[in-house]
Amino acid sequence: MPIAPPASSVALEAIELRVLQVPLVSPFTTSFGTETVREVIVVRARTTDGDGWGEIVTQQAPLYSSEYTHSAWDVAQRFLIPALLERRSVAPEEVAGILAPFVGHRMAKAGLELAVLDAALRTDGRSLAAHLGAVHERIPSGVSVGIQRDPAALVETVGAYLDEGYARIKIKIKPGRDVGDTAAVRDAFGAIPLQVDANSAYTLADIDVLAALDRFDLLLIEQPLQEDDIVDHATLAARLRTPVCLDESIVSAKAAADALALRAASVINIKAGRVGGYLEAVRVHDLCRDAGVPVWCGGMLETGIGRAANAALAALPGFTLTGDVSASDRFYPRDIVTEPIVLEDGHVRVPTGPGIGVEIDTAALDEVTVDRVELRR
Ligand code: NPQ
Ligand code: MG
Repeated sequence: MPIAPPASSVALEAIELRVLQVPLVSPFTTSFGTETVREVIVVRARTTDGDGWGEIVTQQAPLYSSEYTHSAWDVAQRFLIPALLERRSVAPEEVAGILAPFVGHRMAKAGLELAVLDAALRTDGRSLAAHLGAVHERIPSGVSVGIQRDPAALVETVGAYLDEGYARIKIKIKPGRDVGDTAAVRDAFGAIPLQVDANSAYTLADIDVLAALDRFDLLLIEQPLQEDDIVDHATLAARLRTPVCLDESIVSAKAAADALALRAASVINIKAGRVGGYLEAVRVHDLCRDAGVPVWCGGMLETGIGRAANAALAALPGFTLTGDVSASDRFYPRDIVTEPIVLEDGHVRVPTGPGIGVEIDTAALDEVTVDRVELRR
């Protein structure tokens, strides 16, 4: 694959952060809890050539990962943004290195890097998709379905998404809501492309119930065990017929290489926020592609900013499995961009405009902004 030319450097004047509270169309329940409002941080990088936008995909509480809204809010203002503003000019490819001395906080770093990338690529008149190495104009769209009241309600919800045209269904599971829920969906819809996500809710002591899922011919089981249980995932993977996919555990390209070396996973879910940015996400993609390991693009209930960037990432050639890049209206009655991602024939279009390729709906953005700060050079 041709190496993309580096993006221009930008002269940063200020970085603005906003905390948003965006209403969801319906509650979203996983093994770690229920959300009715998406609390998320939006980043605006103000440069001498114009603005760039990014999104920090933390949740209100540290349930999916150790990061949360106010950890990102604090570390960004206290350490990350000052380190960036200290520079006269910054190229997107330099952001990760500038922020590397600060341990962890990958989602915060990823949101800042995306804002700089967007500003630089808008200046260059180049799309994020082209910059990352996208090879598709549209991608098949999957949907992640939260845990419902009971299996009958799950069947009804899944049926509605299938009617909309989604190309693949993922259902959330947890102990006590696993084999029965999966059986209900298989019985109702037959051989649809189906996978499950446990969000770390099991231990090796649950191996029998996890093995009981083998009879459903699932595409994969995602993150059955805890984030740092790499060896236990390898033990489990050797005992299951269902492919094991890691999400929470894969916090970097190095973590991905280690997990593959240990045979802890045969599939990897790539999320830019979790690995510290879209450029690191491409490195995870590249190493999996070289290893012949299929990847797919995960989701963090992104607004139109992160959703557009995810569509670009998911158009790289190694994304051979359908990801969680669903239409904006799967989560939001009103998005904060003027042209939200829509479902067309089970696919979503990869934006082609400069940068992330979508424009901010400032009235919609202002309406959901609950806190705002700007740091200047
Ligand atoms: C996953 N996402 O793959 C995540 C986890 C997740 C689309 O299934 C609020 C904000 C609630 C982010 C719940 C999907 C969330 C969230 C779950 C992310 O594991
Ligand atoms: Mg997951």
